[in-house]
Amino acid sequence: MKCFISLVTCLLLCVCMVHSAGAEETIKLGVVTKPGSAQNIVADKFKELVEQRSQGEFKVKIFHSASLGNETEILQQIQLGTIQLAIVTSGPFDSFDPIVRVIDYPFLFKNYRQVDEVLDGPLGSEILTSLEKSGFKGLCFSENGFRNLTNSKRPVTSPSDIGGMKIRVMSSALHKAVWQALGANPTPMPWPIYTELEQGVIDGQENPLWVMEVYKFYEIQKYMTLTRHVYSAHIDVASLNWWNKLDKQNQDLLKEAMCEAARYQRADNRAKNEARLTMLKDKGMQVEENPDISSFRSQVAELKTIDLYKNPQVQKLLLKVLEATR
Ligand code: EAX
Repeated sequence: MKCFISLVTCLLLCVCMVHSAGAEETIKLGVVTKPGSAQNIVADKFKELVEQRSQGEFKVKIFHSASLGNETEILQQIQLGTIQLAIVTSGPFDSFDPIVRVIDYPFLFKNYRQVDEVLDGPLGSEILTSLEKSGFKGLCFSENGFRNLTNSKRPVTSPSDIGGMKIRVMSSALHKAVWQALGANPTPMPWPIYTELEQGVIDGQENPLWVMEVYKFYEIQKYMTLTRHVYSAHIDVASLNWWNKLDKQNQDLLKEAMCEAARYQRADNRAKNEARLTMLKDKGMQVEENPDISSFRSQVAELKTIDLYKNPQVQKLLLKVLEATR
C-alpha cells in the first residue's frame, strides 16, 4: 500500500513538472498608439519573434490604442506589475526618472549615427539601468523619431513666428520648458490629441512624420516645420519584479527579441520618412523644410543649466552625452 501511494505521488509530481515546463504564460504588453504606429511595429515584431522562439511557452497580448490608459498610466501599471511590458515614448518617463531628460535634450543628436552610438552604447545602458530604481527593467530603445512642429495658424520659420501659440506637449517638464523657451504657450496633454487639435483647444503639436500620416494630422494642421528639435526614443521596458522572477534563459530570449524588434523598427521608420514627407505635401500640408534652426538652437541653449538638470547624476550624464554628440 505504502509503495502504491508513493508511486501515485511520484506520478503526480511528474505530471506537474511536465505541465509547468510546458506551461504557457501570457505577457501583457501596453502601447498607447494605434496599429501601424511606430510603437505597434515594435510590439508586433516582438510578439512574432517571442511566440516563434519560445515554441508556445510565451503568448504576447498587445493592448493598444490607449485601452490601458495614457503613457503615464501604462508606466504605473508596469510598476504595479499588472502588465509586464510596454513600449513608451521617452518623454513621459520624465516624471519617473529625470535621467531620461538627457536623451530628450533639444538639438542633441545631429544624425542617426550619433543616436545609435549613444543609445546602443554605455551611455544608453546607464539610462536603462537607472530606471530600475523606479521599478522598470529597461531592455532597449526603439524610436518615435525626430520631432517636427505642426500648427493650424501660420507658417513657422523661426521662433518669432511661434509667439503665444498654444502647442500641445507630452507630459514632460523638459518638453514644457523647451516650448516656453521658444516663446510658445505649451500645454501638456496625454496622447491622443486629434480632437483637441480639430476643435482648436490647441493650435499645434510636435511629433515625427509617421504621426502626421497615421493619425491623419494633414486633415487639421495646415503648416509643418521640419524643426527636428528633439529626437524621440521609445524606451522598451518590463516590470522589474516580474523580470527578476524569470529564469536567465527566458530573460535572454525576451531581451533579444525586444532588441531585435527595436532594430527592425528603427530601420523601418527611417526608410519610410522620405515617402511620408512627399505624401504629407500631396495631402496639402505646407512644409517649411529649411527653418532658421540656429535661432531655435540659440533660444534653448541655456536649458542645460536649468533646475531640471541639477541632479548630479543627470548633469554628469548630460555633459557626457553632449560631448559624444558634439
Ligand atoms: O507616439 O505623445 C506623443 O506625442 C507621442 O509622441 C505619441 O505617443 C505618438
